[in-house]
Formats: sequence, C-alpha cells, structure tokens
Amino acid sequence: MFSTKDAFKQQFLEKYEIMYGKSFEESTLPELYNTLGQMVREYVSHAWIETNERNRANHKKQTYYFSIEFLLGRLLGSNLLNLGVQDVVEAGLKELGVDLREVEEQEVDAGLGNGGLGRLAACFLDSLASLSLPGHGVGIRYKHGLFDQRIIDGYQVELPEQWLRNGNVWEIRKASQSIEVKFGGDIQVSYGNGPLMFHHINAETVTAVPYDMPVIGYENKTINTLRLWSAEPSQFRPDKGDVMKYKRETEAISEFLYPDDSHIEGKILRLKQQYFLVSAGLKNIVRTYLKNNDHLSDFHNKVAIHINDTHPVLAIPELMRILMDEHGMGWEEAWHITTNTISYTNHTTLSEALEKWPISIFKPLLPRIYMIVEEINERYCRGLWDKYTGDWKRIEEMAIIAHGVIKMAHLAIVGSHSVNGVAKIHTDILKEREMKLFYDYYPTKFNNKTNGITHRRWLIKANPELARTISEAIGDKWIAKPEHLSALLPFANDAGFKQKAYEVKYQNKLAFARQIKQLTGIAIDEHSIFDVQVKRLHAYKRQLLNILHIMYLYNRLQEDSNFSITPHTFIFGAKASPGYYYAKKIIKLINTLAAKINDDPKTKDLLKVIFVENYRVSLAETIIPAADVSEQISTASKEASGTGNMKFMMNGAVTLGTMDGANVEIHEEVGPGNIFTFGLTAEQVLAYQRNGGYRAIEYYHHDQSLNQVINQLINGFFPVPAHEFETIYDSLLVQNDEYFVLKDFGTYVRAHEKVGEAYRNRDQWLEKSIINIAKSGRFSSDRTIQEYADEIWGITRS
Ligand code: 26V
Repeated sequence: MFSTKDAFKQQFLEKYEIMYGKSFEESTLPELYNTLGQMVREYVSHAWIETNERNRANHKKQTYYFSIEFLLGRLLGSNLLNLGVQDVVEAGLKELGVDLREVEEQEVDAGLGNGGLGRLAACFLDSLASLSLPGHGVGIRYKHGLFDQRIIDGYQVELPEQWLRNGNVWEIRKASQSIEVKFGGDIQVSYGNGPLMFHHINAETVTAVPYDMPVIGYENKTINTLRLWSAEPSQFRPDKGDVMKYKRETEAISEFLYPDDSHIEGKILRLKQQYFLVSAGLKNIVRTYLKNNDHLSDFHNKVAIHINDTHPVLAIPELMRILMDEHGMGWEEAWHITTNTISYTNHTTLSEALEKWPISIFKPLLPRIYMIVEEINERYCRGLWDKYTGDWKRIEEMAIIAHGVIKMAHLAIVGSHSVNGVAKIHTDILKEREMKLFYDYYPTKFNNKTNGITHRRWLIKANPELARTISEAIGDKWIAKPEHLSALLPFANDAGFKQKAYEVKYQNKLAFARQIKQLTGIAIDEHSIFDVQVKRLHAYKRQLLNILHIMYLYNRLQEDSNFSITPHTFIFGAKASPGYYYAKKIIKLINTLAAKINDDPKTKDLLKVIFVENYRVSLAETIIPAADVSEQISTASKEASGTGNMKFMMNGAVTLGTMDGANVEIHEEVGPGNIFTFGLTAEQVLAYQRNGGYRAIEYYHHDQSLNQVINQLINGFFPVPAHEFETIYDSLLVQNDEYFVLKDFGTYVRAHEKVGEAYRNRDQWLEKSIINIAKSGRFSSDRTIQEYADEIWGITRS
C-alpha cells in the first residue's frame, strides 16, 4: 500500500471512507491522523508476526527491558521514517492537499516518563529493533502520563495528562493473554514429603491486561514489541464485599505515572505499580517460554531480563517465587537461574533518589515476596560474614534489610549478574564511592555502558535538512553506521559546507522563533545566540546558576555603557515535581526575570529570556535543532550521564558544561577547543562534601557582582511579594549552597564570555559546530545497545 504514491493515495482514501463513513472532502486533521496511523499499524502486522515467528523458530535468546517509564513521544513520524515510506506518504498527501507535518502534529505525545530515564528506554527500543536484535519493552500503560504544565502568573500549574483521549492507534489490546496478579492475603505453608509448599490465600487479585505496541526497526523488517500492562478488575476475585471500592483501587494501579520527587517513599500505590509490572511481565515471559521449552533449567540461556533502575527490582524475588512455588524448583537452582537472568542499571548516585521501602508497608502488601527477600538477605549476609567475620559495621551497611527498610539497590546488586552505570565518571563514582563495598565484594559485576540516543529520531527526523546536508557531503552510510559521521570532520574547514550548515541552523532558528512568537507573543532575534537549558528542574542541574548569570548580564548592561554582549536568547524548559517546592520557586524566578527584562528598552535587543511551557519530547524535537549553545551545568558528580547533551551535540550545538556525566566523554571526543568547560571537578566536589571547607558566604562577600544578584532575590528588584524568593536566597546563604552555585559562578561567567567571543567569529563557530556533529556518532544508542547485547545480555541478530 506504500509502494507508490498513487497506490498510497488510493488506499488512504478507501481507508478513510471505511473508518469514517463520509467522503474525504469532509475530513478533519485528527481523522486523517487516525487513518494514516491505522494504515501503518496494519501494514506492519505481517512483519510483526514474522519477527515473532522467526524468534520462536530459531530459539533465539530474547531480552526483556523492564522499565516503569517509556517516554516515547510521537510515533507516526518515526514509524514512517523507519518503514522507509515517509517520502511516498508525504508526496501522496500533498497531492490530496494535506501537509504531513500537520497530520503528525495531531498526535499527542506518549509521555509515560519523567525525563532521561524514560527517554533512554524509548531510544533503546528503537536501537534494539533497528539492529534486528530480539529485545522487547515491558512497562505500564498509564492512563495519564506525566502531568501537563501550564504557567499561570509565572507559576507552574499541573493538569492531568490525557494522551489516550482520542484513542491510541498504535496499540492492540490482548485480553486473551491477561494475567492475574496477587496482593495482600496470607501465606500458608504445607509440609509434605518433599519440599515445603507455600500457598497464597485470601489474596486480592488484579487482572493485568497487555496492550502491545509495535517497535519498528529502521528499514529492516524487524518489528519488536513494547508490551504495556493495564490493571483491571478480576473475574476471579472471591466475594469480599465493596465491589466499587475494589474496582477503584484496582484501576488506580495503572492510572497515573508518579512524578519523581523525594516524597515518593512510603506511597503504597507506587509499590503496587512496581509489583504489578514485574509480576505480570514475568509470568507472561515464563508462560511463553514454557510453550516452546519443556523445563525451566535453561531459562537464563534463553531469556535476559534487564531492570531499568531499581523500580522493577522485585523481578528478582518474583522470578524466585515463580520458579520455586509454581514450578517446584529448589532454592539453589532457582537462585542460579534468577541471578543469571537479571541485569541492572543504576541511574543516579543521589542518596535521596535511592529507593527504600519500609517493611511495615512492604510485608502486608507482598507477604510471599517479603519472605523471599528475607531469605535472600539471610543467605547473602551469611556469605558476607564468612568473608568479613566480625566486621558488623560493614555487614550492616551492605545488608538488604536493615533498620526496618528494604534497600532496593542492594537487592538489585545481590540478585543480578551485572550492574552498570551510564557514563564513565558515573560508573567510577559507583565503584569507588557510592557502591564501593559492593564493588569490593563483587568486583566482576560492575561495568560501564555510556548512554546514547537514537540518531534516527534526534537527527534524521528532528533535523531533516541537516541530515540531507550531511548525506550530500559524505553519502548516507552514517545512517546505518552512525560512527561514520566522522567522515564529516574534513568538512569543518570546507567553506561551502560551512555555509550550508549555517543556513540549516538559521532556518531551524527561524522556525523555532516563529513557534515562540505564536505560543508566547514574544519576538526573538533569530540572529542572537540561542542558549538552551531544557531538562527536568532539579537543584543539582543548577538552572539557578544560569539565571544568576543572566541577572548579572542585565546588571552590567544597565550600569556600564561600555559593556556589551553578543545578543543572547536564553531558552528554558522544565517541569518541576508537583511536591518540589524549591524547584517551583525556580520556575517562578525564571518567569519573573523574563517579565522584567524582555521589554526593558535598554537591554531588549541584547537579552531575552524565554520559558517554554510543557517541555516534552515533541517540543525537544524543534528546540534542539535550533540551539547554538547547550547548557549542561550540573554540579560535577551529580548528573549520572545526561542524554540531552548528546542530542544537542548531534544537532551542532556547542556544549557549555561542567566535567560531569557524559560531558566528560563529549569533551574527550571533540577536544577542549570545541566545548566550553568550567567549574569544580567531581573530585573537588566530593572532597568538599567529605571534608567540609566550603563557605558560600565568602563568595557572596568577596564577589561584588554576585553579591548584587543575590541581594536582588529579596530586595524588591523583582515586583513580587517580599518573601517570594527567600527559599532560594536561603539555599545559597543559610544552607551553604549545597550545589556549589556560588563557587562555580566566576568560572561560569568567564566561560560565557568565551562563548560570546567565539560566536562572533562565525567561521570559527561553524567549525566547532561541525566537529561536534562529526564526533557525535559514538553517542548513538546503537553503539550503547550493541555493548549491552554483547557484554551483558548475550543476544545476537535475529
Ligand atoms: C529522582 C529523584 C527523586 C528524589 C529527588 C531527587 C531525584 C533526583 C533524580 C531522580 C532521577 C533518578 C533516575 C534518573 O532519572 N536518572 C537519570 O537517568 C538518565 C538516563 O540514564 C541520565 O542520563 C541522567 O543523568 C539521570 O539523572
């Protein structure tokens, strides 16, 4: 149906009439989107079945990527791209008077994730399929993704997200493959001749219904599966009274995605979500496995299960439970299979983000799972005792259960065969500091897998003109082998190519400026530097450092008529967790600053601040290609990797960043002349944290311009109530600036001066920009996934 433009047109019109029972002349854009989506879904069904059959027939080992988040964004455009039918569809629609872009914009982002962790899962699915690897996603079909953000009077206001409001053309409900998941109840032990038998009685049962979405490989006929589970009332529930309450509580399990905030601990519903995902996912995998295999002893050679952070860590005790209680396996064999099946990625070293569950919540909700975790802990601590006899302190620190809580990261390390960090520096910090005791005990489990991003969505789809320009210069081999982008290096000194790269960036900036004008009414100068910081709002990411610097520039421009800067547009986008008070104040501060300076006659041609509302994947796809400068300014040692940094680089933005996360590897690739770094190193930060010695107040007293901007937070400079920004002020001076904003301020200002200077020399700037693009191949998630496949999962192309 997509072989020629005319065939497409004919089928499209037919399909439209069948679906809507009216003529094309009366069509609306949402209907056209649905029609096209439905056609694509049907078109892939044959290859989808074939992929599954191929996998079954050749008994390939399969990977299942368990993640509580998949931040997919829109799918129509990337599906058309990967199927290789984008041009035919675009041309066909054009002849019908329809703009494909407008059709794509009808799609609501699938926003089932908070940020980096969820988007990484989505990039990984794209790479698995595009490398023809047998790897599938397992997640939750939340009715509502991450909240929608509105800015009202400068404040963030949250609204429930509604991605399913017009249906979802990409999913297929598979009610016949539903699974029962059990919560609560009691455990009855029976003593027969053989091993002990455990029976789960009086449990509350919930039905998990799978919805499958195709994951389409790039021009390779591979269609993998993302299986998302939805919670529904069970038909098998024993009569236990209040049915309405039961229905409500059941459906609540897959109703909302939790925003990441530090108050999540102790939320019983979150723990329910985690077990729901893991139990449904695993029972389903074991059921499928047993259709093709007689016994489970070889399970770990045919199945790899990856847990994306600790959220799905109950996969470890749940797999033990299935093997022992449902299939009569002994502990030792079940443990061998479980640990060899499961691998784990850590995504943060921030202690407040490490999951701990109080026993008081865990045990009543998951009584059998708790027994198994206790047994795992006991056997493991016995092993620790053998090695570290008498060293109580160490054993207490390494235990899975201690002081009334279960430490999920400890369970993940003990119950898996591989633990990886997401960038070199992050893995080193895990090994040498945060998880040092575990690294000493299990030296071979730890490894690094530096994150990546799919160049198909983030370059070919998001920036088609740049992709075309690259292919004109070096051919299109880089599409299948992104490391071949390095062939672009010689073009960093090619005047013709530079001119083209300049044009592409300029057009992208123009398009974004138009969008901003439409969304906010603010006119921005497309010749100014587009300096962008878009990411979740967290203190450690230091949006505050960026703001203080803008305030500093504003003050200088006001006070010193000899001072001048390269015109700058500072662009922010960020959601704050609803319960994260400080982060919300930062959003108010950005908006207050924008309101104050954007119309100031003295500075308005040099300085603009834009806050884009409701930052999400689809917005990132228009912002990133338009960026000149990529702000990656986290306190060193705090950002595990970052992945936005890679997207910007691939689109020709130059990084202004600390030596943190994958910025270190970007620096290594492009060399010091093509990135602007500043600030404390990770070692320095960690040393201050250990030994003390940092006094923020001294920087406030000794740096006159810093003193001024900090005072402006509370002295009436902003037209807001007196206490509006007091929390921010206090975080710097009363709480001694936990994230070293004041300490790094001076070097940040100087780094910005260098950026401005470099930008003024267009030729030099384009050289840096092109070198960044040429060196970005290493950060394709194809490279990352190939490493996971070879070194952790042991899977090969199907
Ligand atoms: C959660 C929380 C919750 C409590 C308050 C502080 C806090 C801070 C961070 C988080 C997120 C933890 C997991 C996460 O999303 N990590 C991100 O994973 C990305 C993919 O590996 C990586 O690029 C980011 O650097 C990392 O922050």
